[in-house]
Parts: sequence; structure tokens; C-alpha cells
Amino acid sequence: DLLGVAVVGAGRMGADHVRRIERVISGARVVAVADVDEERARAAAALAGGCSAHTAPEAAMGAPGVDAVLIASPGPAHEATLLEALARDVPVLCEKPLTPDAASALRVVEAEARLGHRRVQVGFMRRYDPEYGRLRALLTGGGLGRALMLHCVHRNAATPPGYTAPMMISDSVVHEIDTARWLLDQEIAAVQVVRPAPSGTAPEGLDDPQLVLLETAGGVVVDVEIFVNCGFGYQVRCEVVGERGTARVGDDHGPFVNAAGRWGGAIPADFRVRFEEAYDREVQAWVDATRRGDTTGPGAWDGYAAAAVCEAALQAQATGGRTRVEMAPRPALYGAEKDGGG
Ligand code: ISE
Repeated sequence: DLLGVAVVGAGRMGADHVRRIERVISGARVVAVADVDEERARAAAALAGGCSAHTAPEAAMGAPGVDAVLIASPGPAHEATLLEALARDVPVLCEKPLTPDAASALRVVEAEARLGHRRVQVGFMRRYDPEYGRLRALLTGGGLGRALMLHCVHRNAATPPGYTAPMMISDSVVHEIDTARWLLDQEIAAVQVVRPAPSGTAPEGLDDPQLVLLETAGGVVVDVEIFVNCGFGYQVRCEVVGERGTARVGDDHGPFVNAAGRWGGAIPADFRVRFEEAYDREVQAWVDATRRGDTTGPGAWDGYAAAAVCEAALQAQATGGRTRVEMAPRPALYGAEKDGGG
């Protein structure tokens, strides 16, 4: 029978996941929705038949028929819901970031390690993007030789009011941090942030764009251009430079059109459009694994590692210096450490 899901947080991502579970993927249904805004909870619950609406996450988790929890509330609210789900030993898919800082992420890791089995998948959806998957297969297959560098570009059309420079790291570059760890199978050891004179398109006080430089434990250098007011759309690119070749993803999303004396295509502004397939595959993989009694994909340790790198990056951003990443030892539950990472 179908996996009964409680969705906590009915904002942009939460409501989209309710739609996805109900209309796109198979094997699950949404049985409860929670949001601090009761109206929003009701509106999202209405997308699913016979689904209850709540304002408290615990009430949704405790609703009849709930087998698993999808957390899509704002990052600072994640820890309490994660710890509650782990106390109930319920499987979780938690949107990124796992939690806003390394100390709280480590508390989640420790709670899961105490259970002795994995229950948490983190919403680093790029790992489910077909293009990124092929890029990783190229790397692990050895066809490019040893990786030397990654050149990454992460651009948003514009920022909402209240968007701050630290959010460029914690909300956006956090994806490249996870992508780099996953593609290279290495921890990130140090971070620097460099900034050009800000673009006139950026809101007053926001130094946009910035260049984030990551160094892995194995000596790979990753540069990330983060430009969150580029004006023209949402664009995410990644090029691997290896000893024997290079490979790049993120350039071309068809259709390519020749018309009116021009060639080209469109760049949507919404990341849910660019990564639609990745989100669908991510949630389907979570449902399938959960129904088998398994937990797969990026986990609490990956969420913690990303939070630890973000913390170093925020310090580097504030000081202009090169900051080393401090990481707790990896619990045995998450497998062996690689390349001196951890
Ligand atoms: C947003 O929070 C996301 O998660 C998107 O994937 C990211 O690319 C975007 O820059 C963030 O604002």
C-alpha cells in the first residue's frame, strides 16, 4: 500500500512536493500537512484527497496513516522537526539545508547515530539530476583522469527582499558544496571568498556577485561564481577539468530555436523548472527506498558536512581570509572517511 507522508511546511517547496507526491510520482500519498500559517496548510492539504491540515509539525506527524515525513519548512525550523521524527524513528526527507549551522546539524547526526540506522535523506536534489549523474559517472569511470578543478556557475535572476550575503553561501552555494563532495568523493578542507566591485543590479548593501574557492582534502580546487541578481534567469553550470579531459553540464536545455534571424533557447527564472526532473527522481527514490525499509541518497552526514563548510565559508566571506573547515569525526554509521576528510 501507499506510503503515508506528512509534509511539514507548505511554502514554495512544500506545496510543490504535495503536488509532486499526489500527481507525479507513485507509491505515496500526502495524509497530513503542517504550516505555521493555517490558511497555507489548508490550501496545500486541499491538493490531496482526505488530507488533514495542522499548524504544528508534531500534530501532522501524529496524524493517522503517517509513515514518513517530508520537511520543507524554513531551515531554522528543521532541527526540532528532525529530532522529533528521529525520536519517533520515522523516515525523513528534509529539504536543504539540513539545519542552518554545523552545531545543530551535528546534533541531528548524533541523534541518528544513536538510533543505529539511517532515517534521514537530505534534499540535495542535484544528485538526482540526470546530467549531473552522467558527469559523476564520467569521473568515477576514469575517462577524464584525476579531477584537478571544478568551475561552477550559480546564477539567480533576482533576490527577494531581505536576502543577505550569508544567504548566497547557505542557500545557494550549499548546492555546489554538496555537488563537489559528491562528484569528487572528498571532503572540503578550506574556503576563501573573493568579490569584484558589486553589480549595479544588486540591492544596496549586497555584494553581488562573489567567487567562492573551495579546496578539497585531496587538493582539488573548486571555484563557484555566485551571482544572485544576474537579471536574465536561473543558470547552474559545472565543468570538471581532469588530467585527460574536461566535461561540462548545465549549458543546454532545449528546445533550441532558430527564428527571426536568431538562434538560441530560453532560460527560466525558477529553479523548480531547471531541476524539475531531479526533484521528481529525488522524491521517487525516497518513497521507493522508504517502502523497502531502506534509507539512501545524501544523508544527515552530508547535511552536516555541508553545514560545516558553509560555516567556514561565512567566516571567509566576513574576514576575507582563507578559512579551514573544522569537522567532527564521522560516525561509523556513515561509512569510512576518504582522502583524510572529516
Ligand atoms: C534556493 O534556495 C535553492 O535551493 C536553489 O536550488 C538555489 O539554486 C537558489 O540559488 C536558492 O536560492
